[in-house]
Amino acid sequence: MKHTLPHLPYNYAALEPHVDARTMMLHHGRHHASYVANLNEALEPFPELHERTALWLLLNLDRVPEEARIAVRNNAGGHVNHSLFWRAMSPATRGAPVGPLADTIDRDFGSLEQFKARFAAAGGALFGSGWVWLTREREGSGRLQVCTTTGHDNPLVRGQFPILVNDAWEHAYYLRHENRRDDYLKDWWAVANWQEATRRFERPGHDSAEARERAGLLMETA
Ligand code: MN3
Repeated sequence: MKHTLPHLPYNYAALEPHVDARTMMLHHGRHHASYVANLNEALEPFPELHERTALWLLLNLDRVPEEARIAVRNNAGGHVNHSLFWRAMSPATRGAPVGPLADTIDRDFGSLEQFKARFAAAGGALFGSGWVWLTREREGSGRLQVCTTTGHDNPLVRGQFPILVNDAWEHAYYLRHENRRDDYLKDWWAVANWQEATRRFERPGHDSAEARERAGLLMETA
């Protein structure tokens, strides 16, 4: 099994003017494509890993031979995170969550506006390249949290299920927003896909502890 670049669920210009077409083209067609190509290349010498999903590899890095581990971590992470990210945006977003997700955001952050401020502040404070996430605790109360990861790490590795994600690498915004990451993070709400976030939030079985199941769950949406 070769890993493949997923199709975008919309065209490159669909998120204009908030995310420009050229950024989308380079981001999907070059950056994400290179993570997929580099992942396939890193796995080439290890046939025992060829049937594994990218998420399984991330969750089981200790079973990846040491000489390939860093390349697999970076490129499987890049592949998984971008696959989630394309679906975290939509040209037809309704602008705000409704139902149980909206109620839980109010419960855990005070209000939608407070959540958005927390999310943007976390993304803005990230030093270097990384991601900002809305996650749900897999155990216990299912509390929502804002967190960041550096490089292409994914919070699922530490038991946090991703609900919504934004890419805070410079390649996600530099052509349109130059160095103004805070402006990009603010603009991004115009395309945040609350329908997808709701779907992920309401999905049954999100708190299963079994890694293979997690792999199936995440990559099905990827
Ligand atoms: Mn990116």
